[in-house]
Amino acid sequence: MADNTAAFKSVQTTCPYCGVGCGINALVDEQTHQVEITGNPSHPANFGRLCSKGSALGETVELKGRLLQPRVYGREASWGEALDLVADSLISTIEKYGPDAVAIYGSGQLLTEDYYVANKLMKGFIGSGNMDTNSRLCMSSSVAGHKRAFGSDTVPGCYEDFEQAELIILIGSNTAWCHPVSFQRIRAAKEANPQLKIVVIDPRRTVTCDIADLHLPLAIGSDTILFNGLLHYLGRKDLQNQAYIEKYTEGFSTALEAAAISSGTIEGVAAQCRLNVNDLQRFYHWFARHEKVMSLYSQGVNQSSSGTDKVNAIINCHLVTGRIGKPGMGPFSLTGQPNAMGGREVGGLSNQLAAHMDFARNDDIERVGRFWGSKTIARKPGYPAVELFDAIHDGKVKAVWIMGTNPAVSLPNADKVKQALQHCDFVVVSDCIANTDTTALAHVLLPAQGWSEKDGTVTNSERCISRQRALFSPAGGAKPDWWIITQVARRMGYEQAFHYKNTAEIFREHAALSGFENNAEQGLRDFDISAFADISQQEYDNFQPIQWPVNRTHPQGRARIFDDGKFYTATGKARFIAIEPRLPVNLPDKVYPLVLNTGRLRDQWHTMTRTAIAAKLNQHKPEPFVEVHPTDARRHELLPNTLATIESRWGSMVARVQITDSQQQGSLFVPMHWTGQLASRGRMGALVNPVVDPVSKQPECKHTPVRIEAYQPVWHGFILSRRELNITEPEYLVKIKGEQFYRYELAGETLPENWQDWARKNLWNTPVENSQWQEYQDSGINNYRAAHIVDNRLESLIFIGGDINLPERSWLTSLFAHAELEKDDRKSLLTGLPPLGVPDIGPVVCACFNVGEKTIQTAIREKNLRTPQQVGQYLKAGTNCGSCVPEIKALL
Ligand SMILES: Nc1nc2c(c(=O)[nH]1)N[C@H]1C(S)=C(S)[C@@H](COP(=O)(O)OP(=O)(O)OC[C@H]3O[C@@H](n4cnc5c(=O)[nH]c(N)nc54)[C@H](O)[C@@H]3O)O[C@H]1N2
Ligand SMILES: Nc1nc2c(c(=O)[nH]1)N[C@H]1C(S)=C(S)[C@@H](COP(=O)(O)OP(=O)(O)OC[C@H]3O[C@@H](n4cnc5c(=O)[nH]c(N)nc54)[C@H](O)[C@@H]3O)O[C@H]1N2
Ligand code: SF4
Ligand SMILES: [Mo]
Repeated sequence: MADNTAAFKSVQTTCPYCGVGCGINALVDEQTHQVEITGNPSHPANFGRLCSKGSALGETVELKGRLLQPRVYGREASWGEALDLVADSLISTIEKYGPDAVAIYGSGQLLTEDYYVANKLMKGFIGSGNMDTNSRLCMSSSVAGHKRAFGSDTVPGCYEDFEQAELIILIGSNTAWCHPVSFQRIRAAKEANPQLKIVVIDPRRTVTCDIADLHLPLAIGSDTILFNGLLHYLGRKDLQNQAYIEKYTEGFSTALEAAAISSGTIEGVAAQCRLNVNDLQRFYHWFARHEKVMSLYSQGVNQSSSGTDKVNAIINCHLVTGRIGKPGMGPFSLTGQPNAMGGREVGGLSNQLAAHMDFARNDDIERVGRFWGSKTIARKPGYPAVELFDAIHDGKVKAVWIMGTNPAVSLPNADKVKQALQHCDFVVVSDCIANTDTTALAHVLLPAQGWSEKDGTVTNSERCISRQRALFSPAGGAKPDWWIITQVARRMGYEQAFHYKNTAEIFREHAALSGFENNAEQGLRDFDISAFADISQQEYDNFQPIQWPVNRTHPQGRARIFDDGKFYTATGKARFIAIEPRLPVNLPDKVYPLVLNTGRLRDQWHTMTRTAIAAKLNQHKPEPFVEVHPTDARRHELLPNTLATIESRWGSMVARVQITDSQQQGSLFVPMHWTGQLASRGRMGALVNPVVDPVSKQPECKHTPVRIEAYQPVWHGFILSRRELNITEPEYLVKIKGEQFYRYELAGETLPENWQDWARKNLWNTPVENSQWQEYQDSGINNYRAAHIVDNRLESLIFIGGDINLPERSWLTSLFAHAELEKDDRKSLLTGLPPLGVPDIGPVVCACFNVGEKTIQTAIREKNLRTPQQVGQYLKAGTNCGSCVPEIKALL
């Protein structure tokens, strides 16, 4: 950064990744387009903490790879032309086929203001319910479960409850990696109060178990059995809260009866969930004994064909004990995306209308229509995500506008999704990144401003609304999403309803709608931020984080809801839901004997369009992999670090085998992140079964029957290169950006005629001065190694072999940091082994300070280190964001 401090600008904003919603202080240097990121110590979500992804945000603001100009049928176009084309195509499609032939597919990563206008355009004016969002894949089971139990989509508690709780249960949540700052807060709470008990319920032994007193590795999909069993257990007179049940709830006896039928004995429940009886008993006992219980849950619960039932099975246990709405207790859905909650507030799901009103009640439809001044308001729900893409595939929906999501990767049965978009008459994609698997399928590409340029609000897991503020002036021709949407709306003839000049205006209208005919005293709707209906521009600019509702009754916001026992159902009582457990829809069989589970890694965000820009974040797990239990590995003849093909009835992928007993026998785990842009055969969405929950329509992303077998290419190899290369031939190809180099992992089914020619063609096809090739070849055993050196600086390296026994990459990659090669390094280059005395750091554990596994292991051994704190003092590892502390502990 330049040293002229006067050029710096300090901006308070929020992290654009997970639903923890951390506050950030950004020190911005407009001139060099650089920014220094630190946690905002006064933000209530993180009090200054950030995780590895948040800390690396400064590395992701570069303009390389950005979509900066509209594109129409493959060529650059002006905004005028692109917007006219989108508006005209939508109008003509609607004229010909009706409003339900068009759709918007949005995202929990849009800001509330973007989301509000997109939803208003589709549901309010085009008059179709066809606005759905990737939150369908993420939070819709929680939404549906909340609505069934509470009559509203309400997260009752807040983060402060972590410190007050006596028992925290983490269900289907890898909190350590997916909500790292909340995880650290829970860890700190446990350190401050050793009495706090933590239970992790997850089929895998994840790093989250690092803080667990008890891990229940249940069979995938068996959560309803487990929690029905708990309800049955708590149904005993001395354990239930009789007064609470009678006064504030309904439906208890039927729910209890259903729980009793499905549960029987604890032994029976344990057998069905494949758990140890004593462990299960201990969990039930702890739940019964502790008053302050929090149940935090995420995608292991939501992404299931019984996701909504799982949510209600959990909530039932809080209702039977009356543990909701009070300090330190309650069910708590951890939201995934930064603005998943904001999207629910504006009504982004296709069964929602707006401001926590939906299509179920005519009154709501009339009310919203009145407020918007629209006569064409939609009157019925539109397609939910999976059905929407089926409808596109079947030609029922003929024009789709995708914003802020990458469905060609993230939807189940992703090959079919790709086909659907290929066949669709008109596909518009708004994204900030130029090349994604979805932008590749668009007819019109609209360049959206990215996180560092956008302005608006987001709501996090605990209902806290925060401002996101622009750091830089807009890049190239990129525009804010709200602007793009309103421009199209105006061109479609809805001039009056979309005349906004800025986000503050949209926010005011959104706030006003939340309070419209919503008498706070009567409490018609939980979501009410009417206190902001007249907020001035200046107040909006200075907006401080606050938890909704914010209205006349709660002018300072409200940390906990339902503390008064008042719910939003017709009777005002919370509802128990009778749960009949169901197994996942597609079960393993002879042909597909294993179950594929999918999920997240610590340092990547979804389809990697932004996190993979930061070299730092690519070091932790640089390649798609599949975790396999040792017994399954033996049975399917898989060796560590070899490649394997995983195949389902819907598609296939190739990934590197990692054998681990943290995985259950019979199931595999693959990360959800890799795309066609970065891995030729790593798109896991292609395999995932397109099965959905009947209530929430959320897909069952955690459970697909598959088979696995060794993938045996003729050759293996890797390339490290200072320049980005254009390699396309090898069947297996993974590309990852490092610090000053690109790494390509390769494997091929056919041999090139000559490795020498192949290497020159792919690594450096134009001759340069002072360029040297060092080469080693042994054709008999298919062994080729070469280094390309220019002016004594390493430009590229290629290592090819007949099997996976190639040198470690870590020392070789470190050579790219040097302006010149040392003599010894140069000599050792083609052995791939560091010269004597030069340490090999091994795979990176701490991304913030680039500390490798081997370095940590050596230090532990030689310095006799015993705690992560000691490792931190000695190596700095784990002392910045702390995301790697569980892995350091594992090494200890
Ligand atoms: N690093 C990182 N953090 C993220 C994201 C990211 O991409 N990267 N994405 C964000 C988003 S949008 C979301 S939605 C969240 C998701 O956050 P999480 O839900 O915590 O993440 P996942 O890895 O998808 O799944 C969590 C766990 O569910 C377990 N599981 C699978 N099946 C079952 C089951 O039947 N029962 C139970 N009890 N558990 C099961 C899996 O083994 C897995 O460990 O993360 C957010 N945070
Ligand atoms: N098998 C399996 N599938 C899953 C999951 C799983 O666990 N397993 N998880 C599901 C869940 S919970 C989620 S949330 C989804 C996530 O899946 P996606 O939403 O498809 O993934 P992202 O990579 O977050 O896509 C966001 C896109 O928006 C772009 N973008 C970023 N900021 C902006 C902006 O301000 N404006 C616009 N217009 N574009 C922007 C990014 O470049 C990127 O292309 O995946 C779901 N799919
Ligand atoms: S926990 Fe990490 S990814 Fe999530 S909001 Fe905070 S800094 Fe961002
Ligand atoms: Mo999500």
